[in-house]
Amino acid sequence: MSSIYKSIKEAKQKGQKLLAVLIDPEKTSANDVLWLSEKIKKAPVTHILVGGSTFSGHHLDDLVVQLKAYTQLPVLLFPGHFAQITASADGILFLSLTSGRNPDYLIEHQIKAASTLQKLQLEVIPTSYILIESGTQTAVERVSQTIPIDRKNTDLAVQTALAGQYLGHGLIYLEAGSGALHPVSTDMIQQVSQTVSIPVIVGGGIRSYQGIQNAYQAGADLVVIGTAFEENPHFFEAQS
Ligand code: 1GP
Repeated sequence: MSSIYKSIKEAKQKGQKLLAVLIDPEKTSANDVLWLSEKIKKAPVTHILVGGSTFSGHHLDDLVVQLKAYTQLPVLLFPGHFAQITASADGILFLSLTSGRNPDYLIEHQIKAASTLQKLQLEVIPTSYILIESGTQTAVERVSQTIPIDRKNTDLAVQTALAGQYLGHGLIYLEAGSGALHPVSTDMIQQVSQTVSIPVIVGGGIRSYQGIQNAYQAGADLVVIGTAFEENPHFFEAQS
């Protein structure tokens, strides 16, 4: 078993909850990393995700190198596109958008990324990426041109997650989408996490300490915070 994934599994087994901050390279320059890292280091953040639905710039490598240097935290790529790969990260969430029926996001981007990944030392973590409707059209929905799962259709979310586990995925990511109006419901998190045995990531629209705790209590193993930290760099201080 690989190292970052192994540590996520071990944390799950011990009931230790994990917290990731999502850095969108489209909104963050390498110059921001020093002060952002100071904020991140004071927070109970365990992982950094880097990626975005629409990013196509050239500073991904620089950003990741500096985030790793300043925070010493594991940096995982969270790509919106097959070209969002850099050797300097520790690993990559190798996403398949299994809630959707667009072959580009189910397998095409993955095929295009495969030979690049073969040459690199990145830890590749196969991940079922499950988009849940959240009250507004999010960038993932717009860019992937897929229909999210209805937020009340817990059965479909559970079946999709289970199929991902049977396909051999190592993680389930329940995603309401960045800036979601409503996060994934605690009922859905609970049903999914009680059904699958692999770790469950939950993100999208979580904007408070209570929101993080609600997700953990429902069974999330790792919570992702993006917009709340982007909009308020003091977010984590305000929560402690
Ligand atoms: C988006 O799950 C992440 O992919 C985080 O969402 O920006 O709403 O925190 P937010």
